[in-house]
Amino acid sequence: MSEAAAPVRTLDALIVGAGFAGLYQLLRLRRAGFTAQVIEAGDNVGGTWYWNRYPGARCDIESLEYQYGFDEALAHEWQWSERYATQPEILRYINWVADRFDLRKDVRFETRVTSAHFNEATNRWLVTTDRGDAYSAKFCVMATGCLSAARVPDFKGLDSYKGEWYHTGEWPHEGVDFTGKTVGVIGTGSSAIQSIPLIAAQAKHLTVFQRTANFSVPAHNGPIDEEYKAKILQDYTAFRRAARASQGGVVRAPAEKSALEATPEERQREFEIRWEIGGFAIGGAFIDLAINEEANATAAEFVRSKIRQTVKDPATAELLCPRDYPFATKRLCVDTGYFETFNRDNVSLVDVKNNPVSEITETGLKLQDGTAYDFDAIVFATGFDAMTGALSKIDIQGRGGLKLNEKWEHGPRTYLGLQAAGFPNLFTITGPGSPSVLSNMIVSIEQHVDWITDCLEYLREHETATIEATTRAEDEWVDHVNTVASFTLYPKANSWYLGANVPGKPRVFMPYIGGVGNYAQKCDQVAKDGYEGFALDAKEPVSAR
Ligand code: FAD
Ligand code: N01
Repeated sequence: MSEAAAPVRTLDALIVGAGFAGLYQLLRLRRAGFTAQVIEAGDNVGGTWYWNRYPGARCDIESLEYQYGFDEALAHEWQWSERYATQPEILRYINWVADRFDLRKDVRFETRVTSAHFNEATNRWLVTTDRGDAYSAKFCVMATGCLSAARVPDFKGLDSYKGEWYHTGEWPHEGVDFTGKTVGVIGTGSSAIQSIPLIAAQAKHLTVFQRTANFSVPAHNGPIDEEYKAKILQDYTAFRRAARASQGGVVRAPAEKSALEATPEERQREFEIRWEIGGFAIGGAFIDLAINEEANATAAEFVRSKIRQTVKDPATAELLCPRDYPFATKRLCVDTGYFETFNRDNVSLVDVKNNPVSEITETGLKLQDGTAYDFDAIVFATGFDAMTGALSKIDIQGRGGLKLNEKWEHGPRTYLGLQAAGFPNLFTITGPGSPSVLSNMIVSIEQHVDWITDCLEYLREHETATIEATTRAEDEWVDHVNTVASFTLYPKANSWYLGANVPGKPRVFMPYIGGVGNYAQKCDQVAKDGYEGFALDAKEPVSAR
């Protein structure tokens, strides 16, 4: 539909995405008296938890922390049943929040934003959708998600495949019954590691195709610890304040000692304690695991020893042992019975590192050396075009028709992960250059939404037409993000943090690893200093009032 033909609706703010980020942004803007509309591709709220319905999907940040913190009453009223909530439970929660604040009435579902163009004459964004809607918005907030662009690798022959196939990130709502079926799973990231034990329990035979072995630690999931819950609910707001001041958006006592200062016995004891606690606890065992290779190697070897103890067949165990990159420099996986699954008679593991999947056939798939496999169903647990994927699918044009995709051709560039120079009044929630995927994302989402809302109120109060990151501030921030990443071992892994999972994607470390607390302080200081590093255009043009 041409821009002229579309019935243009005028708004203060257009928000793209109805996950945790978009919904909270809607609520904050509504409460602040702005007119706002959310556009969502799915037919309901939930984002990640709407799309990722594969068996075993659940959070790996504990439920009591992986929930909204902006309203203490929510934490008191909602009852999580498990330490790590399942996808259906998280989806119920976000629906409950949407009902409670009557959010759906301002969400247009089953609609995809296709373009967002900045008009310099009016200082407004013209946003269009695949349904032919058009919106003129002063502000545009991209709550499009960091892990929302599911990616099936470009395998030859997928169209010819006669069986069923699924991507974990776009799982059928009605579920899939693998009973009696031969199934192939491609990938061994978090989604695969969560789903493989459940698929194996149903399938006649499951073959797992592994390119890179992953570090995974036990969740030790179970019912909510009521005593712990009661303790943090005594002052949940303070608990969340502490999360926002922390490194990763979760409240943990920081490590105090170097792994290299500890004796081998002390190290072993500490790792064992944290292995028993489960989840990400092990990552915080010592202060230098993320920055010193020798220290890191002690944790890596500890996990490998656990894999060897668990997996009975020594050859399979060795294949499951990660060796190509430092411990936890790809997203650490948290599992329930993953390694144990390879002790089942109906499960086999195939190494595709040097003998990759070369094509999908009518009946299954083929490896480069010609080995063929037949499957009733194939599961692509192959991940996402992370952090930039959802944005890149929208034709975003800023000043002078500058295309975001062209600007980011060599990797994303932002100031604080909130804005890109050349794109006034356009914000990204948990965008590249912010802690986002390296944190408890709900904490980071709330911090961004609060900052953006405060900023919009400030602009309204000061009758300011536009806010735009300066190129200088952006350059300095990008340098800082890269410098901090280079002090760590993270760039040594071929991870999606670096875009390494998407052939041709520039290799740039996208999230900010300096810590949620430090980062939030920087954002607050920028605001206090009159939005330092942003150019504020003083007065509304008459045409835009
Ligand atoms: P999303 O939930 O991804 O929502 C974005 C929404 O935008 C989607 O609904 C999408 O349909 C919509 N959208 C995108 N583009 C368009 C468009 N052009 N037009 C219209 N709509 C559009 N994080 C943690 O901190 N802890 C966890 O335990 C955790 N577990 C995870 C488990 C899985 C399986 C996955 C995939 C991610 C997990 N994450 C976790 C990360 C998770 O993505 C975030 O925690 C959080 O849910 C992101 O919320 P969001 O609103 O920013 O984005
Ligand atoms: O995706 P991934 P994911 N041939 O990119 C493999 C969050 N999350 O959906 O490592 C063969 O991690 C690829 O191999 P390699 C979390 O942040 C959280 O699992 O690139 N294999 C890898 O093994 C997570 O990090 C949870 O060599 C191919 C796998 O596919 C993020 O979402 C649960 C291939 C993809 O792993 C993404 O996780 C789920 C090919 N051509 C997700 N292409 C929790 O537990 C790719 N692979 C909370």
